[in-house]
This record gives sequence, C-alpha cells and structure tokens, in this order.
Amino acid sequence: MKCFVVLLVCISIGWVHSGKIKPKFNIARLGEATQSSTYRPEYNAAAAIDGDTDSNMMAGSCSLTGYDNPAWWRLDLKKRYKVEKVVIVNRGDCCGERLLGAEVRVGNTANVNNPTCGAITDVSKEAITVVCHGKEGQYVSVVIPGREEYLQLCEVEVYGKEYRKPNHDNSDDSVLEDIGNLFN
Ligand SMILES: [Ca+2]
Repeated sequence: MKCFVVLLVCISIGWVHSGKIKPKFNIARLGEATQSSTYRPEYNAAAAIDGDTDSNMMAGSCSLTGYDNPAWWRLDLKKRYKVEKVVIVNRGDCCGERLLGAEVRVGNTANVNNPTCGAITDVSKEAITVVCHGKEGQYVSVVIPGREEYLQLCEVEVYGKEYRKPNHDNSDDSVLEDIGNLFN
C-alpha cells in the first residue's frame, strides 16, 4: 500500500513539473477588488476578476474607471503571497493604448504606492504578462501614473505562492501545495 501511495505522489509531482496540467490556480479569484472610480456600475472593479476573459467591453466583463489622475485598480488578496506574475487582459474592442504606461505594483500597504513589478509598454496583444519575480505582498494594484486616463481591465490573473516566513522548513508543505494545485 505504501508503495502505491509513493508511486501516486511521484506521478502527481511528475505531472506538475511536466507542464501537462492546467496552469496553477489564479489567486486573483480569491481577492476583493476596488478602483479609483467606476465609469458605470456594470464596469465595477470585480469584473476584472470574474474569471471571464472576454475583451469586448460590451460583454460586461471588464472594469473601467472614470478619467482619473491617477486611475488605479487594486486587489486585496486577503493573505500575503509571493507573486510570480500578473496577466492582464486589455480591452479589445477599442482604446487599448490607454493601458500604456500602467504599472503593476505589489506590497503590503493598503494603497496603490507599493513597489513596482513593471510597466506596460506594449499593447499589441490583448493578454499582457508582467513578471513580478516573487515580490511579496497582500495587495496587487494596476496604476496609470502621471496623467489623466481611463483604466480598463477585462481580466487580471495573479499567479504565485502563499508567503511563508523565512527559516520555516516547508519542503513537505510545498509538495502538498503542488499536489493540492492539481485539484484547484
Ligand atoms: Ca472579466
């Protein structure tokens, strides 16, 4: 029986590392979103984490602020995470250039002034990935600094691992976490 369990675990880990399973769980779905203002009620901040990546604003699954300076959107993940990357789906039916210069920020302060992962410099594709290299924080924000602008986000996906305090031996926990992700 033990051999069977060990084999099952090894096969599971093999699946994780072979990349043949679906991507890791999008932790943005666990959070709560707010934004600098809301253009119309149906374009509320939560539309950017509803799991629907439809980039047509008329489909009703995109957030949109007013013409703010700065326009911002912020996600409270409720726990601290080491954020690996943020994938943003831009609006596709018009005006994609509005997102140029937007910065993704991650940190533990409940505002939009946390450290920056990177800025959006290319809007030629609707899905834009900003790499955060494990930057740690409870809050993920998208901010357009330095000008008045509308901020439109059809989806924001966040990938990372729950933050664990340094010096904690979490090797076994990490294996269990990876296996757990199989079933998310
Ligand atoms: Ca959406």
